[in-house]
Amino acid sequence: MQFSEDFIWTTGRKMANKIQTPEGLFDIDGLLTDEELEIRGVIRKFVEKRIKPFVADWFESGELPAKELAIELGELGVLGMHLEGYGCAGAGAVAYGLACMELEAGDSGIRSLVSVQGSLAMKAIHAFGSEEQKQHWLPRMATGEVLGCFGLTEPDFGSNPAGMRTRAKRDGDEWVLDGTKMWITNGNIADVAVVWARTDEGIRGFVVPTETPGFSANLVHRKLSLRASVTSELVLDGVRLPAEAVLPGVSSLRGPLTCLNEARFGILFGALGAARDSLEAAIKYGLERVQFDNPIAAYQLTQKKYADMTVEFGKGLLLALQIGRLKEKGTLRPEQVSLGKFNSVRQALAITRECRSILGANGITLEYPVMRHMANLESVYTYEGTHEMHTLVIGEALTGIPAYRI
Ligand code: TGC
Ligand code: FAD
Repeated sequence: MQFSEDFIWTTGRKMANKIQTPEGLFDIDGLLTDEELEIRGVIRKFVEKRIKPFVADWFESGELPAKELAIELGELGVLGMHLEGYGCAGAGAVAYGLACMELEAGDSGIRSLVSVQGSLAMKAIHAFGSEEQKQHWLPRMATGEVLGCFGLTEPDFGSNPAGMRTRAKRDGDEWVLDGTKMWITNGNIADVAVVWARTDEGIRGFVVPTETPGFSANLVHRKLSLRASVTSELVLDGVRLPAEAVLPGVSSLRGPLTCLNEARFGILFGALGAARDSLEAAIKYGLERVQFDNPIAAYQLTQKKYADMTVEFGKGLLLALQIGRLKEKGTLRPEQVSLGKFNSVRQALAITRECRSILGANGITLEYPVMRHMANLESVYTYEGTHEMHTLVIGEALTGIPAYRI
């Protein structure tokens, strides 16, 4: 949204013609390279054209044309864009973060689709797969022709994946998988599932084509959040896989947690996209909505809300950029990713709630993006490590004491 034209109040008074956007106020663009600005611009345009006009309907119906979108996102080059080789663009960390931010300005569900594909399923194969697995899966996942999902969480083990019950047993040259995974994004539409299971050698990852006998997926219904996203239960009932289905590069929780670092990095930028979109909608609404003969944006209480939210948004984005530059230098530590996810999602949720108040009754509808973002961010607060888990990661970094277990 551009706030550049003169704007006449209904009372006849004229407003200043130099209205700045929240990002503009922080001169964020000055911190970005030409390439990053270009990538951001291309994705912003895609989201304006291909996501924003339709996403309220997808959210309301709980149906996402995910397969179609995956091909378009593949053409855009965002699926696994931060990975090197195998048809991936090898973009920098900040460029990837900005892409997530633009996608989540559309809807967290779209960013989720991209996160799960690129940062979880593709990342697992890229980081821990054999050369054959990489050649076989990654190029088609980068184009969106093959969709992936990532099964770590179980019905009884969410925050504590170390307790997982899903089990893989060797049977001659084969593996047999049994167990249940829960809350799996893209589960029903995936062609391939990366499934983490307990083995005699530790926790290992398996690349499971979803047409394998014994594999099934059940949609999670009646969600009030992430409605423009497919969420599923995965059932593995004697799924028999060849020896080469196991990811050879890791046999501990370090495998899935390494992938989670990537996806959490995307979220710490992404959540700020939902916040920015809400903030822009609330400023636009405040300038147009007249009560007591003036636009509500003219009242000091409303301006305080705008100021408080913009400052938190900008601080969050500066922190995200610092984390992105550390990632590009290769020095980023997991606790710094937790710091970013902790801050961005908490602030984004607070911002969307405050923006909703500015929209009054209109704010509770899907005519505006704000409450949809707010509802989505409740999931974002919980997935990829709950807010409390990231609090404890930060606490451990500061005290040396892990407080996850009593
Ligand atoms: P701990 O004993 O500390 O560590 C086990 C092994 O993992 C290594 N490690 C890490 N490696 C990479 N990155 C990290 N962030 C790591 N944290 C730990 C560690 O060095 C060790 O390696 P090794 O080689 O010695 O075995 O593990 P713990 O069981 O005490 O874990 C603690 C805790 C709470 C931090 C961890 O369990 C955790 O992060 N829990 C949250 C679970 C979670 O985030 N689940 C997300 C599921 S996926 C999802 O939500 C997708 S949503 C997708 C979407 O739609 O966008
Ligand atoms: P629990 O772990 O049961 O936590 C419940 C509450 O207890 C939380 O507030 C938590 O912070 C708190 N708590 C737990 N332990 C402690 C402690 N030690 N100290 C203090 N508080 C604690 N998972 C996947 O593997 N793949 C996916 O693709 C995926 N997609 C998802 C999509 C959606 C829309 C959602 C909602 C979830 C998705 N998840 C996915 C699952 C997600 O990662 C888990 O929901 C999350 O890790 C939390 O697990 P839980 O829901 O079982 O909550």
